[in-house]
Amino acid sequence: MSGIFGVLSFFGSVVESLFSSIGLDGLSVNQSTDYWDITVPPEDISVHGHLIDWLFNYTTYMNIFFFVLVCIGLFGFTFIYHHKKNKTPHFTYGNKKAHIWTVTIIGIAVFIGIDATISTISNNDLKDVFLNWPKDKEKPVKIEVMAQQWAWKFRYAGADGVFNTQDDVVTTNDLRLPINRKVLFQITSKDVIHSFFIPNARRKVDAMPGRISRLWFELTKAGKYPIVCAEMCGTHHYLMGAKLITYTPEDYESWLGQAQKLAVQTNDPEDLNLYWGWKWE
Ligand SMILES: [Cu+2]
Repeated sequence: MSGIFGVLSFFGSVVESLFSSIGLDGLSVNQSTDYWDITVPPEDISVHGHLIDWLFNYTTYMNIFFFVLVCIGLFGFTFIYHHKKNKTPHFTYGNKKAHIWTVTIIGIAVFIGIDATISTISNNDLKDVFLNWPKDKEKPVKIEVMAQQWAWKFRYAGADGVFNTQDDVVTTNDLRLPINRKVLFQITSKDVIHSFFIPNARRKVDAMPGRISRLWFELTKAGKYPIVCAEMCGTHHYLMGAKLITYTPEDYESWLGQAQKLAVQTNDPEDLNLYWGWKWE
């Protein structure tokens, strides 16, 4: 390895050692030290992640296409009208019919092909999917999330189904979820603005003090995945990671049953730290 590849490989190993220092190594899909592997997106394990991927890819490829087109025009005309081949200068003001038509058609093509298309499709995705909140009759898993410098706390209502009571299951940097079932989060922050980001689910939302954000998704694959903070939130922002473990519905129920039992045995009702949650809104 030498030159630019050596430099890139160095940054790749720095990124990897950061991940291993926060215990996220082995959770990441890309475990190789090869720099180019980190350009591959993490495995999508959600029902609707492909909508985000489509938007991302379409925007990227369209940008590349028009960038190349503009470069061809720029360098092509520079070559064609080089002064050595065109001794007498020819002045044009771009006000001929052909010029105006060309500019108008390219402008409309960009507007309809990119701006209008991604606005319409992403707006429909928001309306039909991302802001189409699970109904109670669909029995979504409900989780409260508290972000703080520099950890994630998760709260499951205990057997009573009511949040912020003494039988709640409370975990730190450890989120367990079932697959094939909708999951609904209410998220806030204790101190500064953080961002709750699950790359494998392609979902992210800000966690803001004094305000509750919502997020829902449905996962499809059991395994271990990283959760990270995606908002620069202080000196240890890079350490603010948690792990997500996804189970089949049966495994999830047995884990939750055990966790609820353990919570009843170990939660100290006198400990005010237990009650950082809120009534589900
Ligand atoms: Cu943070």
